[in-house]
Amino acid sequence: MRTRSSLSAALAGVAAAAVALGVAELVAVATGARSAPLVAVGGVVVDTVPAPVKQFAIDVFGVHDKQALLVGTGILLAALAALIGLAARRRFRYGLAGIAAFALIGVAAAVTRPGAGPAAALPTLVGVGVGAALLWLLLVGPLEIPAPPADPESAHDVDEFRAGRRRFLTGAGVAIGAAVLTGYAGRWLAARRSVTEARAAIRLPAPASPAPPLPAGAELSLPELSRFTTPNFAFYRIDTALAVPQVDPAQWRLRITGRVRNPITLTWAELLARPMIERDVTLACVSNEVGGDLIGNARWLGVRIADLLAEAEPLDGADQVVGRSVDGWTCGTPTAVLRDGRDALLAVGMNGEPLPVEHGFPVRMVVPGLYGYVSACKWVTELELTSFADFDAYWVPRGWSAQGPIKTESRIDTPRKGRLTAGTIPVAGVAWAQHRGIRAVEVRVDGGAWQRATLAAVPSADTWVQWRWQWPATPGEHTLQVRATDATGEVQTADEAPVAPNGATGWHSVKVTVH
Ligand SMILES: Nc1nc2c(c(=O)[nH]1)N[C@H]1C(S)=C(S)[C@@H](COP(=O)(O)O)O[C@H]1N2
Ligand SMILES: [Mo]
Repeated sequence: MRTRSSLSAALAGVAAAAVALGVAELVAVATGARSAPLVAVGGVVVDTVPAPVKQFAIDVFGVHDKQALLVGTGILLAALAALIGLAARRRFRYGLAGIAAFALIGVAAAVTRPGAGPAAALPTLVGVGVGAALLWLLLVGPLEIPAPPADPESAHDVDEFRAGRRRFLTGAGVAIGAAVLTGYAGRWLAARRSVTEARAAIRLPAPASPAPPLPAGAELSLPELSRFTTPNFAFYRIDTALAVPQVDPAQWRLRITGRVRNPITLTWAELLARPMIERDVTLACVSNEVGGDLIGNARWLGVRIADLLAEAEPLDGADQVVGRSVDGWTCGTPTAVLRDGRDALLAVGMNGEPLPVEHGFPVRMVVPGLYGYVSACKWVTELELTSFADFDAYWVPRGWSAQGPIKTESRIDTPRKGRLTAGTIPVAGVAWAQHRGIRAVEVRVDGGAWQRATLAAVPSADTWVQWRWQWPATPGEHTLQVRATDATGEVQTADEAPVAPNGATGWHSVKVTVH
């Protein structure tokens, strides 16, 4: 009987926690998804984990690192909730103390998230209140786990015990079911309040300076080769946001602040009224391993950042432009890079559509030639002119370089593996050195002589380039390697560097077996 009642107490704890989280999700419909305790605490974890742990999460879970964090936190919470149930079974106030500790953590996380007000405490407080009440109902109140029958021989005592147990289990089951429903209802309501509709209603202006049409032969059209233009649904996503920020264009403002002669504030309508340019630019993540897929190429539509800066008139010494997102994330871009004539954009369109919400809707930065973490601020609402000496952007105190120019790299897309038949096999992939451009790509087999690959055409130096080489393959095990030379004549280094602090280097190698 003792184990059974311990199990019941653990179950009561889990039910109470589930109800607390479900109710909190519902309240967070009003106060914002990022004030829900799971998302808020997860956000603090994301912001505080050391760089190697973050890289580990990206390596293991890839672009699903966030779901992994939420699931892991859920499991941990369930275990702690079971312990709270057990403690509460001994003395209810022990349970209350455990719940209070949870409430404290949830509230502290929620109210300290960037941009959060005191209302961010509400989801946790209301959720924990309801959860504590349920715990009382299940452990002390009318649904209490019954004591074992006083006289096990008495049919009446046994029946009463069974009825009590049924009451308890039904109560706990209904509570968990209700918690799940409440949680989903919260998510559903939040989705209805999302910016999806606002996004669907947007008509993007035609660019004053359209992208040049893709040159003939930009697309080599090999089955396993990355397409020149990455479709939006397939574009990699990397950010620290556990709940995708929902920014209503009607409320959106861009403020250009800090060390400028003329601070500027722009509304969405004012931004759209400005002349737009459209360009193909390849975006790459500094966390991309050699041979990795955290890179994509899109056609961006937007306003030139250089034009806005010219109007704001940066003051002397303002060598850094800090892009700041609604969720508090920041990146630091050299002012000189933004003004050196390259097509650095405040982008509103991606491949002919408004930005997808997870790619920064309504407005993000795109800067050719720099890794995303120092340049590609999504959901951007502020450009602050400052200096590198005065401000460290988000990833800098976490061990990444303040400067993040993209390194010359190349990747073999095909063949990767599978059964290959001796004969002529197309070897193909992509190479990139954004804003410098790629002059040559070479391939070698088993450490032999480098062979020149054929390069596809590109619209500019700001995109990756597809390459291909015809391999006269003989049976056996072979290692294929690729290296690129950028347009300045610099050959991609063989030195292997990890992604931290400023981007991986080395040659991509692929081992294949030919039959
Ligand atoms: N607000 C915000 N913007 C951000 C980030 C972020 O965490 N938050 N991550 C940056 C990084 S590291 C990269 S590589 C690019 C990725 O952009 P994508 O998700 O559209 O591919 O966004 C950048 N912009
Ligand atoms: Mo990144």
